[in-house]
Amino acid sequence: GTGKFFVGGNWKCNGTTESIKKLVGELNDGKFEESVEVVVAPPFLYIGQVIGSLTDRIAVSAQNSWVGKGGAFTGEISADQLVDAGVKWVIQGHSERRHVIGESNETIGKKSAYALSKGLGVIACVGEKLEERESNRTTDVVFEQLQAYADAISDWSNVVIAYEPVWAIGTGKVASPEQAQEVHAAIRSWLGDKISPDLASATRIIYGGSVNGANCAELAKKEDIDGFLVGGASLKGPEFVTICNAVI
Ligand code: G2H
Repeated sequence: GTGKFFVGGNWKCNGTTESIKKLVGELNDGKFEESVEVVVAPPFLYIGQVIGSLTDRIAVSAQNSWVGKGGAFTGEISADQLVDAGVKWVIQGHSERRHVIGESNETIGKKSAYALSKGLGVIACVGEKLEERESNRTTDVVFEQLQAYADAISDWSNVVIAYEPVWAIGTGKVASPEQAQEVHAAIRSWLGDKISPDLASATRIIYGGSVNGANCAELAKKEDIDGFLVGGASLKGPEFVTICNAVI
């Protein structure tokens, strides 16, 4: 993509007031290359703490948002509330929400469209499971997930696509740079065919799944890898800074 290299830290359901204070301190001390856009996604509960203490160099993302306007939806957080709190991005369609919580393609599309309509950027996740890859259905699954976003979204300018093969998430089993590049290129050509060639070249397609300080440089060299969505390694400040600076 022609946009800035984009690195998101997805903290998932981790952290305490104390550990987040330490992590924010490490990020505030980090020296980031100018050409990288950096975002962190704390658990909802700590978003206020993070926004109140984190450098403006790093934007804050949520990990999820409700499908529409707020109201009588116990336990949910609306995109309107995220915007009010100073949040700039939201992750949608993460595999843990798809496969552990059970969100459908359709719900994920609706959530993304509503968040975009409120001015949030969306980190739109896609990715195949191991058995899908092994039965040669990787692009079928990924394209179906992309189509569900496309059915709901009309303006893609605030969307970053995260390719996260489920078999590589939290497993320590990173996709090889070639495996990731192959799917990133397929996603880019899908965007060109289904949306527009301009959008295909502009959109950032980032990779997620066991990215760490040791493997980020090789992945970042690949033509269609425009950044990362980092889970486990984003909980360690200095390592996360290294990953952000893998931009070339
Ligand atoms: C994939 C990734 C972050 P991890 O879920 O979204 O997590 O880097 O721990 O595999």
